Amino acid sequence: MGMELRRSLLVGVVLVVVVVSGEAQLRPNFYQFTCPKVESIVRQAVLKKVRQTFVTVPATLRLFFHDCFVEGCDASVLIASPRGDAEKDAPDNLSLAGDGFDTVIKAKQAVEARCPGVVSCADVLAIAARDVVVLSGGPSFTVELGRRDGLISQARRVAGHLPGPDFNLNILANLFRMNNLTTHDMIALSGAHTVGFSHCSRFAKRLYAFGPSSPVDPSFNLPYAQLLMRACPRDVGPTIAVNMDPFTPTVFDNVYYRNLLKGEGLFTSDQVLFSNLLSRPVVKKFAADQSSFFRAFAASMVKLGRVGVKTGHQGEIRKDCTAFN
Ligand code: HEM
Ligand SMILES: *[C@@H]1O[C@H](CO)[C@@H](O)[C@H](O)[C@H]1NC(C)=O
Ligand SMILES: CC(=O)N[C@H]1CO[C@H](CO)[C@@H](O)[C@@H]1O
Repeated sequence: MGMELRRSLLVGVVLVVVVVSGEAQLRPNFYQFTCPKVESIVRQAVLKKVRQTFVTVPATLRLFFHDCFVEGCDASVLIASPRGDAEKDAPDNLSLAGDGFDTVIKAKQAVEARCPGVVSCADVLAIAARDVVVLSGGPSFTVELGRRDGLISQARRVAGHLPGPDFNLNILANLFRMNNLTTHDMIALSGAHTVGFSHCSRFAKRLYAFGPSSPVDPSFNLPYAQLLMRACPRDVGPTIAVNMDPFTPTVFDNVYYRNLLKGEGLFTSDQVLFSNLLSRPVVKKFAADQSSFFRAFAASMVKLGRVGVKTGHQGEIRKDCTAFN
């Protein structure tokens, strides 16, 4: 075989491999030719919404997490069912604040006006989740694109896929591992609790009914527990919520980890990251060095965005994020 022929065969093989595997893989410039401005269109819509209400930031970030952990990052969480049995209707969705849904729906409408039928709702949500982190002072990172929207959204498929605030380190680590995320990713992503709110019911047990010997969870710093008791008395209404980071609730920073060092984690699942000796060194590192937290968070968000994605010809590109085509 001549040198030239061999070389062109080799090039051909390489091309085929790239094309075939490229179909199943996300990449940053996926919309380069079909919707080159998609990121700036989404950013404008997110910015407008954040200026209206800060809740946009935590609501969108948490929406992305919940979407990815149930059926993968495929916008299944956005589907609205007339029968009230879609993913978003599951009891676990409590406080998936409406502003997160609204952000994605508006951003998608802006994108549809410029590039109809091209960009998935799953990708719009992934871009918006990065943008709210940046807009609140967190790290920027390149979002991989090319997700397709899922065709399944069922409330009964949520249970067991989302972490609970009372989980210990082992259970948390297992749940994240099921999603190809390490314990290190889990610790970094928990830093999202540096912004946003929690309803009193999610941690009331730690204040009033921890155990027979002590009603207050002893891993709480006492003044912090007292502050929470004032905000969340026993008979508090179901709509009352507190800031998860009491010091800088609207800034994406590493104060979440510094709070853990002082016994000021809101959930058991937060405080356990410090109490458990296996995860404590990472918490200490992030508390001492914000840029190492930012690097880790950015890298883990990219990994989170790969969970269970549909690509190529799977799924669909939804026209309206709340309904299958
Ligand atoms: C590690 C396990 C995790 C547990 C157990 C957990 C649990 C919770 C709970 C119980 C709430 C309060 C909901 C409420 O009652 O209002 C909450 C809020 C929140 N979570 Fe997590 N979460 C975890 C991981 C994550 C991750 C990985 C992210 C994103 C990357 C995230 C982002 C948020 C945000 C931003 C809020 C505030 C929502 C708002 O203000 O609307 N969480 N989380
Ligand atoms: C985890 O990674 C493996 C190997 O890349 C992949 O086959 C699997 O679908 C991934 N799981 C999830 C939930 O993304
Ligand atoms: C925002 C949202 O869709 N919330 C729903 C969460 O699930 C409950 C039922 O468990 C619904 O009543 C809420 O409307």
